[in-house]
Parts: sequence; structure tokens; C-alpha cells
Amino acid sequence: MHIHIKQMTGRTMMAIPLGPRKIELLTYPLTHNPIKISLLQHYLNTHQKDAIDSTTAAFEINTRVVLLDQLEHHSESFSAINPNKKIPALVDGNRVIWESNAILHYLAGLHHSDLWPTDPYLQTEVIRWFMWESSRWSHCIGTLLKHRVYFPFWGYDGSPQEIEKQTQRLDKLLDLLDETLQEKRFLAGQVISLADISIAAPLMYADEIGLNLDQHPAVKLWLDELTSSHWWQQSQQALRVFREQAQVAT
Ligand SMILES: N[C@@H](CCC(=O)N[C@@H](CS)C(=O)NCC(=O)O)C(=O)O
Repeated sequence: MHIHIKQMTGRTMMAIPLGPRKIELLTYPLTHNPIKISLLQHYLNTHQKDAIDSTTAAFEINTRVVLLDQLEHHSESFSAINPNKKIPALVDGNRVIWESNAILHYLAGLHHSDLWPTDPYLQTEVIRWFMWESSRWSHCIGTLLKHRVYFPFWGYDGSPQEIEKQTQRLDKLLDLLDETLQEKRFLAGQVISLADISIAAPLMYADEIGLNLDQHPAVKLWLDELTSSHWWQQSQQALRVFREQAQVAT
């Protein structure tokens, strides 16, 4: 937030920074859990700019990249923030939040976002998908991405056995998502919620891993709707830029 001092002419002479509360996001943009947060930030920027400006201009989120490839997440300073030694993590004054779905919830709350429904039943639906995401989905698709995308990006070979195993598991999980999405447009009802952001995030790599959704048409429809949105494409572009810059730096 800035105060602009204007002369009688109306010309802005100087700006005094009042120092908004600084929130720090510790992240590494390549991987799927940070991608959730990036998607949310781009969604909020596109959909709720007015709401942010009028209600929550009192904070700003600064991003600090924690280099996973250089094991920076094992450093003493990062372990003091997240003893699990995993990214993303968020520091808001003396509040420290880790677990990407918890961060989604916190940031959506700060922005009064409609991505967190008001109906208690729909809230429960989102929580249920968060739990499914953490216990089943993320482990499977995250391991697949590790071996298909992240390791090769860092110059290591992925394990073909692991790729095969997780590809088979993924098919079963996609069956479940497809059944749900045959009944409703989004995971927690007829409007988009944090559940969609959380579960769709790793699918930013769908083309790159050659994911075939012919047997899962409802998932395909849902994903097409998400990926064709402006905020998704902006987040994807940010990922592209990060990858290009990281490659130039090596
Ligand atoms: N359940 C955690 C998982 C976090 C996680 O596994 N993050 C990965 C990047 S996507 C990580 O930090 N990996 C580093 C490691 O496991 O050494 C969350 O949702 O935040």
C-alpha cells in the first residue's frame, strides 16, 4: 500500500511506502505442490482483483525459491520453517503454514475467495478431496512426475519400473475422478473450488507425460475447461519461464 502525495496540479510527486504485512512463500515452481499455489495466485489475480484491492491490500506475498535440486530444503534454516523438509511453506509473521492444501485454504481465506465454498456440505467435500489428494492422488501422480519430469530435468534417469507401476495406479484413480465428474461439472459441485486446483495441478504436465484421457472423457472435459482459462495459462507460462531460466543457469 502506498500513499501518493499530489500537488495542486494533481501530479503525483512521491510515494511513501507504508509497508504492507509481508507474507513469504517458500517454493520451488517446478513441482506439483507448488504449482497448486501458483494456480491459486493466478486465479485470484484474474478473478478477484477488486476484492483483493478493497479488502486485503494490507499484505503482499513475496516468493523465495528453495532449490530442491541443491537440497536447500534440507538446510537448517528451511528445516526450522518446515521440519518435514518439504516445500511449499508459507510464513506470515509468526504463523508458519506447511502442507500445500492448508496453504491453499489460508490464502483463499485471506482473499475471501469463492474457491472456498460457504455451504458446510461443500466445504466438507473440498476437505474430503484434499484428503484423497494427499493420501492417494499426490503420491501416485507425484511419483510418476518425479520419474518422468523432475529427475530428467535435473539430469537423472527416472525408473521405468516406477513409471509403469504408477501409470497403472493412475488409471484406477482417474476412473474414480471420471465417475465423479460425470455427475458434476467440478469436483465439489457445479462451481470451481480449491479441490479442483489441488487435484488438477499435477495435470499441468498431462501433455508432457503423454496422458491419454480417451477412457476418461469427463476428466478430459473438466481439464480442458481448466486449462483453457486465462489464469491456468498464465500459471503455465510462469512455469515455462522458470524452467527456461533454470536451464540457462545450469
Ligand atoms: N503433503 C505435502 C507434500 C510436499 C512435498 O512432497 N513437496 C515436494 C515437492 S512437490 C518436496 O518438497 N520434495 C522434496 C523431498 O521430498 O525431498 C504438501 O502437500 O505440501
